[in-house]
Amino acid sequence: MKLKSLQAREILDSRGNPTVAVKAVLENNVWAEAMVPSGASTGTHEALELRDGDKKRYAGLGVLKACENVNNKIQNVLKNFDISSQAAVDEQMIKLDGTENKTNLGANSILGVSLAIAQAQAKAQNLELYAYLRQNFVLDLTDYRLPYTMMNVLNGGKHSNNGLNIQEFMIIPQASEFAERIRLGAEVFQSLKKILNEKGHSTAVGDEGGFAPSLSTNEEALQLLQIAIEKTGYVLGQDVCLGIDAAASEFFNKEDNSYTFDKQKISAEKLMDIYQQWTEKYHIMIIEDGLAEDDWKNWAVLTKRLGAKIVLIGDDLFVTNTKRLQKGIEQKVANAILIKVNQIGTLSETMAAINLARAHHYQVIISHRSGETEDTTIADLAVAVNADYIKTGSLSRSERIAKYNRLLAIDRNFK
Ligand code: 2PG
Ligand code: MG
Repeated sequence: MKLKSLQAREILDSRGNPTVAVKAVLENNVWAEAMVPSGASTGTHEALELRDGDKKRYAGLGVLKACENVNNKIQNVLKNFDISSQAAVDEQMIKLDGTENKTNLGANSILGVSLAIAQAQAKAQNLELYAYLRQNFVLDLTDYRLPYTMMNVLNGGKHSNNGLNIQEFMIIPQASEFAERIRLGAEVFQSLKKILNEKGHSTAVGDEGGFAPSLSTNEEALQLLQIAIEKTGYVLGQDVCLGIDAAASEFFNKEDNSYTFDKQKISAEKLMDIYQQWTEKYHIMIIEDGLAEDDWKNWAVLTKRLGAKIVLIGDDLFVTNTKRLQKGIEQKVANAILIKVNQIGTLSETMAAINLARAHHYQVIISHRSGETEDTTIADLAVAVNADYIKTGSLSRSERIAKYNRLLAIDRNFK
């Protein structure tokens, strides 16, 4: 199958900021359009998201250059190219860009093309996207397993303005049936809303659809979640577990290697003590980015302390990059990786990170960005690779729910 054309355009993401949409048309006129997500608490080692910087448009956030790169440079290379192998398609773009971090063309332009071609190919072959991805990347898997869901029902950090350091407080339903996990999650979310109302807190939501009340400490958020779970009649640590994404790079102080937590400067060691207490007190089973993205030394200590008990995810730490993951494996840092397609910029490199993680028994978590669209590719990706978890936000806002609804549809296919 050959590619006929690529058409990129500027659209809006869930925060009302511009992002890239790419339409790929195949030689048989089958087409698909993919949309690129965008982060707020972006790791410094992520691939480049190309923005125009023209202050007269969207405060400099326009993506016209990225769209132009697709419509011209990338199209010139891929037009009439045999797209049967996604790896070959991505390789062409990586070569054309020629830089380590995609600073030339922008990861947003490259990713839009990578996703759109995969979606169009799946359509052309009359395959579900998850089945196409599994087949095209020759994944050595036979069964299909739906992921557990990390649902960010209380937002802090860069995704709200409530002053909480921890960026995400997540519930992780433990039901064996996927649809039941969704139901449990939604019920706890509604229960949390009621409790916040009763306590006179705001029920306005943050960027990922979780509530963003002003609380006096980070721990108060965990207490509220505990009450919300208990009020639904579920048992914390049994029916529903808790997880956090500290996104600690955001409250790390480079000058003295300290962390500002609950308005106080504390050492990494003290922060790890807090995490340890929380795992016991609140059944925290997952901590993502508990420490800053380049605090490798303390990351190794944290892994030694908690790695046998809970899931320690590297997000800003690994940035879906095999080189950084390899370093983590060698230094015994973390035991799971967050996978974000736009951190690295192509489906092939995303798969490489997943395969490396699997080979070293690191758990795999497919993730959205805080800036999302109605594109649901990550739901299919999670199923294609039998991801352990998917992290795709709260139980409100359609750009988050779209992923859950897609997973519910996939789940029906297996019934
Ligand atoms: C994260 C993500 C997604 P952002 O830190 O894990 O929840 O946030 O997209 O802002 O980097
Ligand atoms: Mg994160």
